[in-house]
Amino acid sequence: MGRLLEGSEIALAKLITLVENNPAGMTGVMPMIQHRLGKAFCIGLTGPPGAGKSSLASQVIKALRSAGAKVGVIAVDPTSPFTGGALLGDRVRMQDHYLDPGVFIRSMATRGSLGGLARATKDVIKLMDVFGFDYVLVETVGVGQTELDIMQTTDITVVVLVPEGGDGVQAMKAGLMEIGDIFVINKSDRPGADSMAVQLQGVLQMNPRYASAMPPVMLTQGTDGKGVAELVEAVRARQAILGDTDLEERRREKRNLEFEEILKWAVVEEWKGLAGSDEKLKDRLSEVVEGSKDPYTMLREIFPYGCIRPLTD
Ligand SMILES: Nc1nc2c(ncn2[C@@H]2O[C@H](COP(=O)(O)OP(=O)(O)OP(=O)(O)O)[C@@H](O)[C@H]2O)c(=O)[nH]1
Ligand SMILES: [Mg+2]
Repeated sequence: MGRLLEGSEIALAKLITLVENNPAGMTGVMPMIQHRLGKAFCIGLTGPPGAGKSSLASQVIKALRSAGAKVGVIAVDPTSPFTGGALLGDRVRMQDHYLDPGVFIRSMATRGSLGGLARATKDVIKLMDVFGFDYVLVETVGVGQTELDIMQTTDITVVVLVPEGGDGVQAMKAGLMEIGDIFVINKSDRPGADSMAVQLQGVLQMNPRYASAMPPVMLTQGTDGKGVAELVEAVRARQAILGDTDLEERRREKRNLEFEEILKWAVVEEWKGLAGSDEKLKDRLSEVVEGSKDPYTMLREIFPYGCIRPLTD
C-alpha cells in the first residue's frame, strides 16, 4: 500500500489485479486511501465501437502530457469477454505512451459478470487517483447499461460519434445523448461531418437535460490529432465551470449511488453464501422462476429477520 503512494507502478498494477479478481479485496485497501481520494479529474470517453475512442484518447494523452499532467488510462471492454480485437486495438492505438512513466494504461475485460466489471472499474479509478494521476481517462464502448453505469462515475463524459450512416440514430437509442458533457464527431475527414454536427445540435437542443446550457459539439480526427487541442480546451473549460462546489455536488451523488450498488452486491453475495452453492441457489430459485412462489415470500424465507414483512405482522 505504501509503495502505491510512493508511486510504484508495480504496486498499482498488483492492486488493480487484486480488485479485478476480488471486489472484496477493496475492503482492506479502501480505509487507507479514502481520505486521499478526489484529486484526479476523471474523463470518460464513450461511443460506438470503432468510433476512434482509443485514437482520440492517445491524442488527448499527448496533449495533457505536453502540459505536464500525469495520466492514467482505463480501457474497458465489456463486449468481448476474452482479450479480443478491441483490447488489441487499444494497445496499438496507445502504444506511443506505454513507455512514458507519466502514463499508465490498463485494459479491463469482463470475466463473466458485467456488474463486476463496472464495480472493478470504479475501484481502479480510485487506485489511479491516489497513485497521483492528474487525469484518469476511461474509454468504454457506449452500447449498454454497464457502460452507462461506468460513465456515471466519471467527472465528465465525452461522447464520440462518427459521421457515417446511422450511427447518430444508433447513439440516440443507446442513451448516449443523455450522458454527454461534450460531443465529438470524430473522423471528421470523412464526408458528412458538418451536416452531422448540425443534426446532432438539433437533437441536443430538444433534450431537457441541456435546456440551461448546450454542450459543445466538436469535430476531431483521432488519426492526426486535428481538433484535439480544442477538445482538451473544452474539457478544461468544463472542469473550470464545475469548480470545486459543483464537482463535489456531482461526486456526492455518485458516492450515494455507489453505496447503493455495493449494498445490492453485498446482499446478493450474502444470499449466495446462505444458499451454499450455485446449484442449491438455482434449486431455491426454481419456484420463483416457475412462478409458483412470489418474490416477497421468497425474500422472507431467505432473510427471516429482514425488513420485508407483511403489514399484519
Ligand atoms: N479516417 C479516420 N479514421 C480514424 C480516425 N480516428 C480513428 N480512426 C481509425 O478508426 C479505427 C478505429 O479506431 P480506434 O481508435 O481503435 O476506435 P475505438 O473507438 O477505440 O474502437 P473500439 O475500442 O474497438 O470500440 C482505426 O483504424 C483508426 O485508425 C479519424 O479521425 N479519421
Ligand atoms: Mg478502443
